Amino acid sequence: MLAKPQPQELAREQDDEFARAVIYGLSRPQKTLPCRYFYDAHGSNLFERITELAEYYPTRTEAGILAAHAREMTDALPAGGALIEFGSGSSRKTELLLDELSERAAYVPIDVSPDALAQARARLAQRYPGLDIWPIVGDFSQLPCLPHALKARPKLGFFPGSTIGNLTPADASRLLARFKSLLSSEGRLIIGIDLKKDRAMLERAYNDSSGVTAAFNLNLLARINREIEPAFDLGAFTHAAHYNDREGRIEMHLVSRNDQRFAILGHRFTMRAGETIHTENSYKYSVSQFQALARCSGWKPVRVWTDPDTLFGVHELA
Ligand code: SAH
Ligand code: AVI
Repeated sequence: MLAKPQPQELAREQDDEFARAVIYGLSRPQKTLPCRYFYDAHGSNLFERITELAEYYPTRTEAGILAAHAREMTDALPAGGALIEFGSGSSRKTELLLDELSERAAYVPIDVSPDALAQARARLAQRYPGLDIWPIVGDFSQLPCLPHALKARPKLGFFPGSTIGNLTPADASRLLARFKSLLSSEGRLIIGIDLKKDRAMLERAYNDSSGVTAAFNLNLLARINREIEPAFDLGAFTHAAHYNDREGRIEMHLVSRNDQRFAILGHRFTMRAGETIHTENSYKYSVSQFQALARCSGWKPVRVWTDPDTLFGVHELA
């Protein structure tokens, strides 16, 4: 028999968006957890360590493309404009654009991680003393509008890191359409997209030899233990990532090592040995596939820059 959640547990679940998302995801036939919850303070630090791994090519490759073309990417934004970044994290790559823009534009980093935003703001305030910074803590897919004071300014959107690849193509298209209305009709968007490539290289990037990606994946369970209740034995799960060729995406999973049971706010769950919790998708697009998605979402592809090995693409959309 299933235990009924107690009234105080039900109240907690209803108040708490994270608890609701966890219970909903774990109740599905293929258990899932939303990947935006990776990024608490621990998760954001682990992601920063991932970006420094030899196997994780996207960050350094995209940074190389930004360094080579920052001036062309920022040329269209006039003085008095604003650079609006979605999922800004540490804002390290942003410095490559701010080196061009900091004298003439405000910077609006948007992220679900308050810790990442606070650290980035402190560092940028030192590096660019005159820069007007407007951090926004929140889910970029739920943002109803930008602060009123920014409405009249010309805007350049920046969405690096291939973070849009963590959404299904249907959700990615909805998000691009939403960004179009946030940035208004004259706004442009510079967006980084990881390209389709050799399976072995992709799988190495998500199964690094130092185990940092595994720790990043397991942090989702650790976060549930910290913030909701101590439900999981982390030793009872392993990290797995593989390329799903049919869907064109890397999938990350947490695999149950044995048959097990756990409960969250009175909701009981069972897992068989080998059963998985699907924690992240990372879609890879060819240049033409991504341009087609952008067109369907109301954007016009203008230019695309890639690295010499065509591992990564940075698109300009108008
Ligand atoms: N832009 C950085 C960080 C990429 S990691 C880079 O290119 O290296 C993805 C970032 O997006 C994290 O900082 C995470 O906290 C943020 N993020 C993920 N989903 C989000 C959402 N729905 N709304 C706002 N931020 C989100
Ligand atoms: C943020 N995002 C685009 C990363 C990716 O590559 O999908 C997150 C990540 N997951 C595992 N490693 C990095």
